[in-house]
Parts: sequence; C-alpha cells; structure tokens
Amino acid sequence: MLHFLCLILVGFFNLLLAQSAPAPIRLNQIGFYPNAQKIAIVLSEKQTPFELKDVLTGKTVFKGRLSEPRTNQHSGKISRIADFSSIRKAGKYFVEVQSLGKSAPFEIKERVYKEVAAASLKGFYYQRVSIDLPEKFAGKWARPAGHPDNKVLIHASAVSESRPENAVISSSKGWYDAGDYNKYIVNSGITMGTLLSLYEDYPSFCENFMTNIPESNNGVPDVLDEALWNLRWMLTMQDPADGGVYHKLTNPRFDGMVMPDAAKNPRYVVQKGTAATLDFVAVMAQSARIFKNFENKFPGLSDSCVTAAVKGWEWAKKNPAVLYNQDEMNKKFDPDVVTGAYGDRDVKDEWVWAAAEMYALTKKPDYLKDIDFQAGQAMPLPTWSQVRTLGYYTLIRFAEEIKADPALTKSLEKNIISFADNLLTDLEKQPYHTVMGKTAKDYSWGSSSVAANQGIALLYAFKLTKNPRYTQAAQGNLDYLLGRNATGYCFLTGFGSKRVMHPHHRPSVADGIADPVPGLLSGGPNPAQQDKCTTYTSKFADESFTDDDCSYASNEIAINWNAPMVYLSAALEALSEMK
Ligand code: 9MR
Repeated sequence: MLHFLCLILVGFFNLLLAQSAPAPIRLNQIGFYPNAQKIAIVLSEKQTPFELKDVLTGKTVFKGRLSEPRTNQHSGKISRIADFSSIRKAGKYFVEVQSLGKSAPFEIKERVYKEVAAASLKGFYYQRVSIDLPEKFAGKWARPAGHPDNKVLIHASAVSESRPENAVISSSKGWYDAGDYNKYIVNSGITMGTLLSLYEDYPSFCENFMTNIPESNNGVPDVLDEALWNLRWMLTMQDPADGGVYHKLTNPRFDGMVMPDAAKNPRYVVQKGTAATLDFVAVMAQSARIFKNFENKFPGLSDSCVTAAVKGWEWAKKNPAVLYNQDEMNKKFDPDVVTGAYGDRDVKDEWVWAAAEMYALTKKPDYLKDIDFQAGQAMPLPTWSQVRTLGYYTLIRFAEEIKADPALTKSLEKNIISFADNLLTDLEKQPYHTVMGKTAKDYSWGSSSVAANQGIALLYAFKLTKNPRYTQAAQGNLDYLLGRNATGYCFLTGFGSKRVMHPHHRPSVADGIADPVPGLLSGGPNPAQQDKCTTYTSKFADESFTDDDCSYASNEIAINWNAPMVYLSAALEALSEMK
C-alpha cells in the first residue's frame, strides 16, 4: 500500500514538474531539413555562449552566442535565439547552454517531417465512425466500431414532409469531430476543404503519401481515400426532398468518457441551415472535380457529388440566411441539444466559398453573380466560421483553367500576399521568432490551427511569388507546433520529447493505454480557459495550456485542427522534394 502511495506521489510530482517547469531551451523536437533555418529559443537573461552537440559522440559540432534579448509581449519574459542554421550535416543533435542544460534531441535530415505528416493524416483514420479499427492498421489502439449511425432520428427541428419527427434515417461513417463523438457538417466543411486542397495543390506528392489504411494500395491516394470516408457520410446529411443539409448529427448531450462502442445514446440529425448547406455545396463541388479523375474506381461518385452540390445550392438560394441558433432551437423543440453548436452568425463567407467551388467546377460565371468577394479588404484566416479564403485559394488555383476575371484573380493574389506580408512584419522582434503569437488574438480556442493555417497562407504566398521568406516563416510555424513555443510542448500526439499525453479525447482517456492515440493535434494555448481546469500553471496567453484531459479548451483535438497540420507538414515535404 505504502509503495502504491509513493508511486502515486511520484507520478503526481512528475506531472507537476512536467507542467510547471518547461525546460528553458525550446525548439522543434523533430528536426530540420539540412538547408533550413535552424534555431532554438533560450530563456536567458544573459547573452551566453551555446553549443550544438552530436547525440552519438557527445562532441561539440558548433559553438555560437545567443542573440540580443527579445521581450515577450504576453509574459514579459526575456528570450534569445540560438542560431545553428550553418550546420547541414545529417545527424542527431542537441543544444546545450552552460548553466541552463540541454534541449530535446532532434534530427537534421531530408524528409524530416515525413512521419509527422503521415501520422497527422492517419489521425483521421483513428477518428473514423462506424468501422472496426483492426490491429493491422491501428496497432495497439485497435478498437471495435462505434456508432453504426444506421438508425438516426429526425429531430423535431429538422422535420420535412417525407421525414416526420423521429423518422429513422441511416447516416453512418464520417469522422468523430474531436474529443467528442458527434458529427458536425460545418466543421467537416473546412476540414474536407483543407485536405482536398492539399491534394489539388500537391497531387504528385499525394500519390506516394501513404498512411497504412485499409484502402492503401487501391490506386487512389490515401488522402482521398480518407476524405471519402467522410464524404460518404456528408452525402447522407442532405434531405433528398429539398436539398437542404442538416447542421449536425449528434446526441442530445455529450457522451461520457467512454470508448466509442460503449456510447449508445440515441442520435439525431438537427435543423437544416445555410452555413451547413453552403459548406456542403463547396465540399461536393470540390469532390466532384477531384473524383471525376477516379471514375473507374468510384463509378458515378463524381456525378452524385455534382447533383448534391446543385441541389444544395438551390436550397441555399431559397434559404439564404437560415442561421443555426442552438438556444433558440431548444426553446422550440425537444429534446434539447447541448453539444457543440458551431453556430455561425454570418454566412457571407460561406457564399463566397461555395460560389467559388461551383464556378471552378462548372466554369459558369453565373455562380459569382451577387457574390461580394471583398477583395479590397484584409483577408481573414480560415476557421470553421470563416471560410472566405478557401474560396480565394480555389479561384487562384484554377484561374487559368476557368478563365477567371484577371482583375479579380489579381486582387485576390494581392490580398494573399499582403496577408502574408502583414504576418511577417516585426518577425525579428518576436520572442519565439514565429509569426504565430504576434497578438494575443492568435491564442483562441484551437490556437494550434491558427498557427497551421497561417503556415498554409504563407505557402500560398510562396507559390505566388517564389520568395523563400514565406516558406521559412511557414516552417517557423511548424517549428512552433513541434515545440518552439512558450509551453515547450510538441502539440502533435505521439511526437516529441515533451509530448502531449492527456488530450481531451474520449478514446485516449478510456482505452486504458498510456499513450494517447497518435497523430492528433492538441488545441494549444487558450487564455480564456473556459474549461475551468485547475491544472493550468499560467494565465499568459502563450502559456495558457494544460496537458490534462479536463482541458477541452486547451487540450482537445479536432479534425479542423488536424487538417491544416496535415497540409502544412505535407506541403513542406512536397516543396522540399521539388528542390
Ligand atoms: O473549435 C470550436 C471553438 O471555436 C468554439 O469556441 C468552441 C465553443 O463553442 O467549440 C469548438 O468546437 C468544439 C465543438 O463545439 C464540439 N466538438 C469539439 C470542438 C473542439 O473543442
């Protein structure tokens, strides 16, 4: 008993230590390409020397001096840069600063993010609904299927003539949204758009981007096979009677922290809405375009997507602003639904995205009629509630093919470049030398996706200009996600020396396996701390993170955060292969 108590105490103190005293030397814990910028951030008042040492031999391979100090705008802490970019020889290294200790070990090599990229795409496989995950593909995280979703009820808010309240429909497959087990069309929208865009932007890289899923080797890139699992579900979310799309498929309340197959609460599809329908239209249009080239593998799929997109578009034209307001809905209908709302208050951007995708699919400029591109205004970073920029990316990608209006294309291109330039302003003053975190606003719920989406925007700016400072800054945000940040954590589960071990993710909590399901991106710092967990150790915006499964506000995982992680890491790999 005493022994047991001691173990618990040791475990508790380890947790405290791990949480409260991040080592003062922070860097990307995976590593760097040989020709990349390579820096570590050292929290040091003094401008001391630092050394780069080879892990195998212990020998010093580089000696340098820390930079001038930078003051952190969030915490006031002093940091300095250790720059060892000149070391290009492949190997395993660590940084050492006398009196401060050693950094995590890391590698310098080609293809250094191959595993990170593949694991983050594989993360989607682990989120699959309605299918067993056998050991062959899921390793020690093998589990039985959860949520067959073949008997889903029509919620009172969603009735139509042919589908009265409590009518039963089948709506299986898809991905679990996040740490919870519900499926939300709005969040599926941006997630699918991001993954499908990776394919459209880097098709030849995706040919060999393998993740060991059941469909690997079927002649279709894994990223498309994975997306197809969710596309099949999305198609079932359209009311065939009128083309409107249900906002979500959900339990009335969140499940407990149990495995998927133990969660057996009744599930409903709820209220059709304009945001869900337009996001659906955009995804269907993009899918129709992509799967046209795989007609022999999936006969008729592309046409089904076209039909679904057109029907959805027509519904939205008749219902241009049906917003999802969960509180209002609960006043009118039973049972009350209290799961994630994804209640967007403004659908102008969904119109832009859907119109752009429909135009790129059909080449009919009519789709752009009455659509305000706001090309002269600052471009917003993509989030689940703000998808305007996804439309910009698509129009630019296909500008030539669809003979888009050159003036519009030019202004969208300019917009992306000036967004990227704004990100780069004052980079030299940033305490972690990242564009991520310049303002406290970056640390919103799911801040890791802010970093990843900024990285993607920078890569689009690179594509347009070929200026390498954009790729370098995109790389900097990947460095942020993999450890060069104020928490010292590598935010991708299964990776890094200081790794996330307790994400708010039901399977990871309930499976009895010490390691969390791998390849999932933790939400990251969020000073609002809406979860009121008691284990946060800091209120500073960039440190407000706790590796505790109570923390749905800073340490949940979600598909719309994983997708840009896949894009950023895979695109950097793709670009490095092209060199
Ligand atoms: O990512 C969403 C964030 O922007 C919102 O502020 C938050 C509260 O509404 O919800 C987040 O999304 C969650 C969703 O509602 C339910 N599944 C888990 C999602 C990630 O935490």
